[in-house]
Amino acid sequence: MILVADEVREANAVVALETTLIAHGFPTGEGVAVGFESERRIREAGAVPATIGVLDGQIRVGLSGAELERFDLAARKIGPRDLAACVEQRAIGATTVGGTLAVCRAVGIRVMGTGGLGGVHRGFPNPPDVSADLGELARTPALVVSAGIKSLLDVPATLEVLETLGVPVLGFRTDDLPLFYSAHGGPPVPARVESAAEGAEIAATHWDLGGGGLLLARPPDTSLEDVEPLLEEALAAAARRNVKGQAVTPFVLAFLHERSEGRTLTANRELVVANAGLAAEVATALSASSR
Ligand code: PSU
Ligand code: MN
Repeated sequence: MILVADEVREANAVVALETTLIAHGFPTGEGVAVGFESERRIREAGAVPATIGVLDGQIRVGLSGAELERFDLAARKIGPRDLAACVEQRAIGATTVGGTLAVCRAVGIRVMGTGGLGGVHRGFPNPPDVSADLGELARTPALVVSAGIKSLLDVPATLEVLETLGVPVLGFRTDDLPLFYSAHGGPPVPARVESAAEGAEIAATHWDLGGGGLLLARPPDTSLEDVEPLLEEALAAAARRNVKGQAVTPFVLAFLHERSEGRTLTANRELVVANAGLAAEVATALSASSR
């Protein structure tokens, strides 16, 4: 049911990548380019990429170029609860952070890179929408590198839930949580680290204590300071058009990409690739340490 690529099985340092951002986070073609660029960055840093998704009735861990390109077409968005149905129904399944982590847990991958973690949607409890990314991160012993929590969400509420779930949040050379498109401005992080090696040490200790997932938040190099008004417009447009549940994040990202004349697109692409690179450094540090 799970097919792990030979290269991934044999590697010491592996970084998992999701396919939802390839299929639903970028315009057609762009997502695939971001996927390839992320994989390249991971290899440059001395690790092996394991892009994860569902194809032909199997959960695939590590994709060929041609296989990765299949996620450009209409793929289901697959959270943890959707994996089994997607496998049995032989649909193409693009895994979210949560869906990808569920597979990491099954095969023992310890590091993942992504853009922004899902979380508590603004306006909770109307709608009562909390991303499955949070629950899955709590139960999976893996470190996720992201540019913080997607700022279309209620970021302070999401940080509170991560505390409740016992998920350490580490700021990479920052004291406050990055806000996805903006490098700074979020709530203070509970701990700051100065290097990938330090993040790896903390993760290993957390796992020795029986802990689950950790978030390592890396501020994006390109910081857009003026997206909040556009974000509010996007969320209002989503509400007007009755866009709900799983469809909200893709709708908002597409709205922003269009209305910012591509500025959010460029920023999003860069931060996903940079996070993959940092994730690879953490993975190599973990494999180098004897723990
Ligand atoms: N980060 C990005 N682009 C994305 C996502 C994250 O830069 O498209 C995706 C991830 O797959 C994340 C999902 O798991 O959005 C969260 O969706 P929801 O809020 O519906 O759980
Ligand atoms: Mn949701």
